[in-house]
Amino acid sequence: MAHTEETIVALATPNGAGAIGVIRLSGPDAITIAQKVWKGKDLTRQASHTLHFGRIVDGELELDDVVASLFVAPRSYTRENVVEISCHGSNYIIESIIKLLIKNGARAAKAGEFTLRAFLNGQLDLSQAEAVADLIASNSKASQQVALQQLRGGFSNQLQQLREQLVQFASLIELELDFAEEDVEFANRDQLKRLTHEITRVIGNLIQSFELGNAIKNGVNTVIAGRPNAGKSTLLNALLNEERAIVSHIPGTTRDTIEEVLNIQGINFRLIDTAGIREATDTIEQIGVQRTMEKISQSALLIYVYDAEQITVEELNSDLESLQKPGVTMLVVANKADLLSAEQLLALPHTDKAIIISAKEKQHIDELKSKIYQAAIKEQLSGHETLVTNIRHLEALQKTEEALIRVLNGIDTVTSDFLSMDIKQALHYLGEITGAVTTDDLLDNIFSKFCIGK
Ligand SMILES: Nc1nc2c(ncn2[C@@H]2O[C@H](COP(=O)(O)OP(=O)(O)OP(=O)(O)O)[C@@H](O)[C@H]2O)c(=O)[nH]1
Ligand SMILES: [Mg+2]
Repeated sequence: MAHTEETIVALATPNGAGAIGVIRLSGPDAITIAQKVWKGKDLTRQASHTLHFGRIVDGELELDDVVASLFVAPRSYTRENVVEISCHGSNYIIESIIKLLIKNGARAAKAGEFTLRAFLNGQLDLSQAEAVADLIASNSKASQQVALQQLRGGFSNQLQQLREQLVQFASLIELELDFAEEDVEFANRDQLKRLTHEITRVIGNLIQSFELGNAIKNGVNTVIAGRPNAGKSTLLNALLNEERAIVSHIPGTTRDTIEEVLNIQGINFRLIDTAGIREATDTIEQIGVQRTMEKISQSALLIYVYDAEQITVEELNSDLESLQKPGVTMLVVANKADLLSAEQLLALPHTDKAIIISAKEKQHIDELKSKIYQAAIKEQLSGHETLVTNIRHLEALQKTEEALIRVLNGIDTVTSDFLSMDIKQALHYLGEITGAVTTDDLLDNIFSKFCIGK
């Protein structure tokens, strides 16, 4: 799939006019190709990690004054020769320079091809290469931190070590197959059991961390629901500090769902304001209520809002009971506190998941925000040093776990050849995460999602 004898070129900065554009060349001929279009010091004779001011020329035609950064193999991102040309950020100049470099022997890079080469040349393992894409796409402090941790090695180091130990056992058991007649045991079954338990535990933790990792990477779906007129849309507006949703005293104002992103302490929460839940008065409202119920079941967090002045204890209890869904954390928000007396306020339910606010008067909104963060993130964080954020990793981890459970079930009962098969499967899926096992399809799938120039 990779033709590392070829030198590739692409714009590394975004398309469009900017102060500068950076064109990246990588491959064995990167420096000699750059030299062919270069007026200035001889680039082929300069040290790695140096900057050079010069001119890009097409024969007699001068294209631009630029700075070339030189990285001599293997001390570069791709471990190949790399030249980065910083030119003026005009589309015309950038296109002309790239065309010129292609005319002189480079080829246009495909999406993710620089990072693919970094992987193929052993600079990064596969999960680290994927972290590069996540880092580029990160849009909050938390998602950036998780991607950075993965880029630094994160859990793939840990998995790699466990995998190596398992490889040892696999080869010992293979050896047993060669001596099948003699009925010998080279692989200590108790040790194998301990190791398999340990790997299963680590993998189980990683699998569990996905829910939170995914929330940090992609945002937490958070539904605001309750009876009509409870003040849900007013609350959405208060949280966003913006008049986003229509508010009125007429019950049934919100009919379709409204989604907006709110960042709390570096995490993106996708707030979803919904139609008030009641026996609908017409078809459109009925669809709206249905949609509310669907959104609740797809969410991680439910902010249940009620009108503290109007609702009866029976109504409140019946709402709480009917809206509680497995896997959905519920915060109970008593609204319109500004209309209540001190006595009435005291009578409201007080728990750590209950909070009293006035959406209209913007009272206790910050307190609600920190409860939202706490319920969705903080309470889940403990015990997970590393988080899985990638669905491909999750699937490979789940398949590894299944294979390991087969190993555990079989250790005392099945013959070496079956045991060996199950261990090999576990090794295979573990290897898919770090890239010890890859196929062209897998690599294509991963790197085609990158941007060109990365
Ligand atoms: N006094 C007081 N009024 C509020 C408060 N929050 C909302 N209201 C009023 O309650 C009425 C309903 O508010 P909305 O935000 O439209 O209620 P909703 O839950 O979105 O209602 P639907 O969309 O119809 O389901 C409006 O007249 C708001 O001004 C509050 O904290 N205090
Ligand atoms: Mg509304």
